[in-house]
Amino acid sequence: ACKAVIFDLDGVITSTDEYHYRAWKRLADTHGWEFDEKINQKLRGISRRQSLQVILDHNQVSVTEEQMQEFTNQKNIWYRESLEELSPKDILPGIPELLERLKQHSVYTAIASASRNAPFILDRLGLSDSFDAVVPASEVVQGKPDPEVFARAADMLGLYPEECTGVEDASAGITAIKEALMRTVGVGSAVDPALCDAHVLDTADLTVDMLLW
Ligand code: G16
Ligand code: MG
Repeated sequence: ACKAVIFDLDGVITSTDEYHYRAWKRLADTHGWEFDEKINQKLRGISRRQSLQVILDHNQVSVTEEQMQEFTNQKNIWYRESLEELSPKDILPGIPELLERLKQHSVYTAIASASRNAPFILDRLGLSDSFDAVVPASEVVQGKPDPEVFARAADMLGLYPEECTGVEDASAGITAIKEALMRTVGVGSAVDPALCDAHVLDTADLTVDMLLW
């Protein structure tokens, strides 16, 4: 039986897509790089460094390691500024009720996010104490689609992957959950429903029944 549900953060618990987009756009504009909503879609669920690499590759620009650090730091400063606007009303529809119901069923919950800002975001949402484990993104060696972050979440809970369900909005994340050998639940139009054990278009449609088995 399912003992834990492991959630992705951005796109599942809250949505900071627009904030990421604005910060990357500002960086791109500063350097005269092309960047639009379409390229932004490719950044869903992947790490900060990988995201910058996608933008650089698109513009056929190469940078030094030092510049890589500088650009990702600058983007993060701008992103963090907009996170100040975040509050509990930015929790996605149905999520508070779902977490409450999972607790009633004595199911553990965890966060498996690529974001190094995850603890700060959870704090802004008032959800710091709502999960049994939050994987430290800075300790994850291989980002999604590698299963590492989901495997680490199960490990932190002291469970086998086969006892967990993963919930994701990004196709890289769905691959990660599948390769971690967990039940795979997809959210939104960016993931292929055919690759998921269950799929909903909106977080409001997530039910305990589709998460547990
Ligand atoms: C989130 C976003 C990604 C972002 C990544 C890293 O992942 O979906 O777009 O690049 O975090 O964020 P940061 O720059 O804060 O470390 P997830 O896994 O929560 O969907
Ligand atoms: Mg996500």
